[in-house]
Amino acid sequence: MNKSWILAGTALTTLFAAHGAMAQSTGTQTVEEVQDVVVKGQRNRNIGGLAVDQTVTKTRSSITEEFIEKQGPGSILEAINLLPGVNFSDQTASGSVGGDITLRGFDQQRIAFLLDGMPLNDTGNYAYYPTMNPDSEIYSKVDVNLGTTDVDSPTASAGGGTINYQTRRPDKEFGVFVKGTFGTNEYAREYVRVDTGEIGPWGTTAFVAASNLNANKFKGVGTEDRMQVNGRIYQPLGDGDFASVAFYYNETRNNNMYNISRSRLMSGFWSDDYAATIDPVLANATSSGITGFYGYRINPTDNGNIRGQFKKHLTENLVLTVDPSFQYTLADGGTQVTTINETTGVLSASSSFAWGELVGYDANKDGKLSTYNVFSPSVTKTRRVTVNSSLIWYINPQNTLRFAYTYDRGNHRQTGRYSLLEGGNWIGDPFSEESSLWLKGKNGEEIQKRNRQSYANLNQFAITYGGSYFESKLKFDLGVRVPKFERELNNYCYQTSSSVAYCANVVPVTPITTGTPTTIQAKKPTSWTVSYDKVLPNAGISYKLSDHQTVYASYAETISAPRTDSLYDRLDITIEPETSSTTDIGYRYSSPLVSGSIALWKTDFEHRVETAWDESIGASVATDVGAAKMEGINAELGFRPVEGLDIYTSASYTDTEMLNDVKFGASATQVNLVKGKKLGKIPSLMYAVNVNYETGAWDFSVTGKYTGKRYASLQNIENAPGYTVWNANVRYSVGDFGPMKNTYVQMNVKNLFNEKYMSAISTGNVFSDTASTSFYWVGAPITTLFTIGTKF
Ligand SMILES: [Ca+2]
Repeated sequence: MNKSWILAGTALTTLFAAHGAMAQSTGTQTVEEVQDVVVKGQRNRNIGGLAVDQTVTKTRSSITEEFIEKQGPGSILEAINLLPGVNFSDQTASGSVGGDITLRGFDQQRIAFLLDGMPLNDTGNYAYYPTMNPDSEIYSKVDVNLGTTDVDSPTASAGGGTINYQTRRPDKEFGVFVKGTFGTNEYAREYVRVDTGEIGPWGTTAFVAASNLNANKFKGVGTEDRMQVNGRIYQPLGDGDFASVAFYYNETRNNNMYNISRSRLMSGFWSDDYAATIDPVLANATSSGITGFYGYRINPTDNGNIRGQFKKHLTENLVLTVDPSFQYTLADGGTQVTTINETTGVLSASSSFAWGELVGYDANKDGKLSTYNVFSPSVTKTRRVTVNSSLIWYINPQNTLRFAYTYDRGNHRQTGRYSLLEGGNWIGDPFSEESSLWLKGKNGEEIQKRNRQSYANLNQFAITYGGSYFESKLKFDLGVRVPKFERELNNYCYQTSSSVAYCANVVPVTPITTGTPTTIQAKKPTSWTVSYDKVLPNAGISYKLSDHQTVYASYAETISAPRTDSLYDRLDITIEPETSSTTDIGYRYSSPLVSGSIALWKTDFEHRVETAWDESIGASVATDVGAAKMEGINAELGFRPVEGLDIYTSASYTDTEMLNDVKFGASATQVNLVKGKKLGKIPSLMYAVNVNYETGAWDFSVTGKYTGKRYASLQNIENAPGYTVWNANVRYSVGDFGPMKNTYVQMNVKNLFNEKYMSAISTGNVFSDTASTSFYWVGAPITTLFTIGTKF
């Protein structure tokens, strides 16, 4: 067998291995590249980094570095917000504080985020934190699989699609790239990247990149600070085989942005934010409202990872890929400062539970029994090991078989250790790890509001068969994945609701007296294990009608196991995992100057879990609220009418519908009438456009995105109105100065027309607009950033 045949065979067979929905793993990425090189002579053909040509038998949209690098510094999610089905709203213009994303009808916790195939969603509650994103400069490509989780996705969490980031390869030439950005709100960011070029006897390449960002919030008092280091070592092993190790470390220190009620916004209070000074009334300073002190509203993270990728031909027709990774995350969020009364031993104003360890005890040693504020963070520390591996057998040019195995174990430590404030006022250590500050009881006991140890274990097998017939015009793949997911749960505290616990050494008298209802039976400290598994089929087929036209259809089923916070309730919660099945039918047109696609899709979503009031137990608990139906249309089109001019546009229509009412008590009137209502946070309509024009040394681009109305709750009355945000970029290439090459200056203007809009929604009560107030983040006003970049 000669090499060109192998390449051609690999190209053809891996087309369906690839469209077997395995894009995030090493094997598929590399063979997709081989296929593109051989068949098309070009990698990821696209129009200005958008409208990327796709070969998979399912709905996917991508962006490449050509588009990413023209965006101003900010969240990578802002760049993919142009793609159909994607709805991202950032809390600030810098992308380093936080934001919210939905994909089709799914919210953030139901989308799988992957970095080089490594899962990024939290193992406990599936949350994804945009502040922890690697810097935008390190990506070569971002793929958005709109409807389906990939067949070998190392996740038991996603009901919806996947967003997969790919890290760039190091350059083959030595180079130092330096970039500085400054602008509105004292924004300042420095970025430097060193590529080693090919070194050593085997053509090894590597890069290291570091960035530092400081800015002020656009409203209120407070700052955004972030530093980050990224790198990758890449070793080619011949025949497209390679070994690679990438790493990432990030520290973020932010003051939270205040979100505002709709009524307050309608009265014109768009600048509401936390208080600049500490209110002498203790409860005011710790409030979540505008009297709350901004210094008590923080969201710090330290996180990092090491991720390996390995691909090796075992024989000419057998390829092994192994992607091992380790992740570390330390984060603190939630309500972080509360009040202690040393006389009564009560912590927090809303509780009447007396801690035996604290009653009548001078905990801060100031010589008197007093009332003061203490730091009470909810800290989560996660250590996670994942191995995603595949064995790909190219049986012949028509048939490929792939076996995939995924191991994922997350060690999820949730604590809530109280600390004294430094000088009585300031948060000393944002993770409450500084032992000299710990609040201790009479006998030296640590005082904690939460103390849990969880392990999330995933063992998953997947198998995919790919076929390619009629000169590769007809391609199909049939796959099945079998995740077995287990949660080992250890609660060391007395649990009184899903969110409140007493980690008291002095055993509390049960029933515990709390707020409403006045007495309940707390759940004693306990350990238990729950497990979930399901056989999930995944299938796709495509047919090439002509050189430029392809039709395809896909079907996939998913499961999302219950979240830890739902399970750590006072009551024994037994809930079914969420499941969904999604069908897509699509059409693609692809030529060098015009590329587009349109997809019709439908998702049946069952056992949707929401936190809901249950009258019979007098508490809000994780509740199966039944089925929802979602369907819609996604379309994108890129074209190049004349050389230098690239136009991209996308449109999305999403319809969601709850299929049943939800009872909350035994009586006929105790029912939430939500049947037929739309899901919250999901816009029905979105449109986006990007126009880029390059002429000589100049590069101009304008981007617009319309996001339709989104409801706050299933009551479907209160809403965040639709809005349109325009961004503009201008770049001028100065050229070379002595050792400085490719020097450029760039101006990015975000929110060009200063649109005032309600962005992400924090829903108060999922069933009702009036039972609890919903809050809205406010979009960042016009922001101008200047960048100078050069290469040595
Ligand atoms: Ca005292």
